[in-house]
Amino acid sequence: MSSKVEKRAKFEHVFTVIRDELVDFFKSQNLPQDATEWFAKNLDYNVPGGKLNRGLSVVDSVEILKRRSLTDEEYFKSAVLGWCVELLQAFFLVSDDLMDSSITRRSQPCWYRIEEVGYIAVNDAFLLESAIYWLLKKHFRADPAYINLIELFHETSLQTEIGQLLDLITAPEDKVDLSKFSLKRHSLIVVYKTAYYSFYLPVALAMYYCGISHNSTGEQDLYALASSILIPLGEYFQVQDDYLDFAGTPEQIGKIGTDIVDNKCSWCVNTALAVATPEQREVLDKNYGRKNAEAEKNVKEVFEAVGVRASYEEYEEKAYKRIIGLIETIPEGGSGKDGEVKLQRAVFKSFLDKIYKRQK
Ligand code: GPP
Ligand code: MG
Ligand code: MG
Ligand code: MG
Repeated sequence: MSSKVEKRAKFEHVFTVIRDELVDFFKSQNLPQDATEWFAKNLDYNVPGGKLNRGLSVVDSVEILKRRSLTDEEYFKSAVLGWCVELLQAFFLVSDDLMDSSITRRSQPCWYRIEEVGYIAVNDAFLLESAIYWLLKKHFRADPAYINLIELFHETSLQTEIGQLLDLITAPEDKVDLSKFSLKRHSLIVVYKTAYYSFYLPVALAMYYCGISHNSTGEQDLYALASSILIPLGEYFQVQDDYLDFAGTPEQIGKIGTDIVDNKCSWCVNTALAVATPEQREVLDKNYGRKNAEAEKNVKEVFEAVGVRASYEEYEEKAYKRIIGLIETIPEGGSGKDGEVKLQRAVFKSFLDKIYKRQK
């Protein structure tokens, strides 16, 4: 098994291939040079610089499901699917940063904050999304999984957009009302806005690519089984994201946290609200969601005083054990029909290991 660094480098190499294919398409349309250069910069700036957990998980899952090392063609096609997930993520992040008025992302200014970009970022986000379907057509049109792959991207996008809607309307800019928040509302938001596209999507893509079919015979559907583990995993991941928004440094997480100022229904504020004294509650009511640094500092002081850090450590241990328990519901030899590709525990364990105790 190659090292993590080698794995990443091999995967990153495939980006240079699909990036050139997309840019060559612009050239083939005889588009003016400034448009082609803009698109290339959009791709280079927004797609490859992240942790790549989602994209790499497609490749890792295909390897685990097939129980052997991949041929060059299988590796390449799995990596293209992985980069399609990263393109979807780039499409969401470019848009999300505009909606959240964020400052930095992956240790560089958010794309919309580049002087000449501004609202053109909206169209650049659409182009990142369209690139997914262009690549799927180019590389999978003749593959039996083609329609399943397309439908999955469409359905996952819809779920994520529903999640973003829930996130935004629970955090109105001009009307702070903390009584609207709850951990139940939080869970609904994060399952839709994060868990489907970040966790279910990469594994389900690998499953479709490996030819795993849906079960209509009354036996357990393997996609439903995968989802029953991946959605809780995604919820745990977004709790980490919310916690790091408060507790992580910009150097560490590559972005400046905006949840407090943006009035977000985050895990931290819900955790604080559950145990705050009447005095602490008053500080939260008067300072949460306000656009000034002093108010943000006051909120952070309450988070420290009520012990959000310790609560998070406790949450993380419990979440980890719970998810391990869910993974262990899969039989040791894998779940699925004999003679067909089976769902392996390692698919989920490998994803969990990528995020457990993450600091960025
Ligand atoms: C994470 O929220 C969720 C997304 C990035 C999905 C956005 C969906 C769209 C349809 C645009 P977040 O705002 O907490 O992420 P971050 O902390 O990275 O800004
Ligand atoms: Mg955001
Ligand atoms: Mg957001
Ligand atoms: Mg966040």
